Amino acid sequence: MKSIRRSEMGFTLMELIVVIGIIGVLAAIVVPTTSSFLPGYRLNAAAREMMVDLQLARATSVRLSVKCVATFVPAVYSPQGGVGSYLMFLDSNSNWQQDDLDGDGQVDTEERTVLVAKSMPGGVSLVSAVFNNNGGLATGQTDSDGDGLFNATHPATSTTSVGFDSHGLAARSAAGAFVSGNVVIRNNQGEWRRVTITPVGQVTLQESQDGVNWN
Ligand SMILES: [Ca+2]
Ligand SMILES: [Ca+2]
Ligand SMILES: [Ca+2]
Repeated sequence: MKSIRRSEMGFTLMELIVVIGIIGVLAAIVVPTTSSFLPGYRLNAAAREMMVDLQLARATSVRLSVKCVATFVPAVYSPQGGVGSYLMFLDSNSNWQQDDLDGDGQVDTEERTVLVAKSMPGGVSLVSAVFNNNGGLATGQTDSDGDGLFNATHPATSTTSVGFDSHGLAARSAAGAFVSGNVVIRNNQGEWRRVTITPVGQVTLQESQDGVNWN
């Protein structure tokens, strides 16, 4: 009688308890591993993506023989991340601004957005972008969504923008100096990455555990 009842139910209470216990143990192992792994993964992914985007901007400058600018909009660190962004556009008149030079109300083709505004992923913040002053205007408008119409007024970017010239070198300031510097991103586990653009247009990546010492 007992064995018949067991086969009808499929599991005995004891088997159920054992299975739930095993699930609990597995969850205790898997969950912390996943939650400590994800922020580092996202930080690395964001840093690599930024490097690829900057290298694409450099290649675009060479291919089209026109300056390409990357404008960064840093934000105050937030534990939940997703703050700070950057976008890229062509700068045919080399004034570090996205323009409507023919006054038809639309961003000119030779000033078009080549990378629509990209925000940091969850858990990652773009905390700073520091370049030597490019001499560009303090504020301006951008076509952050790339539809040809200005739609965003960005804050002062004369020290948060970098660019590349048609030779793939860092673009120069109004005063003729190569504009170089770096962008710093961090996650909510106290891990940092720094993407540096050198005067010759190289894009490099460094790591830090405290935002002070880099390697
Ligand atoms: Ca321009
Ligand atoms: Ca236009
Ligand atoms: Ca737009």
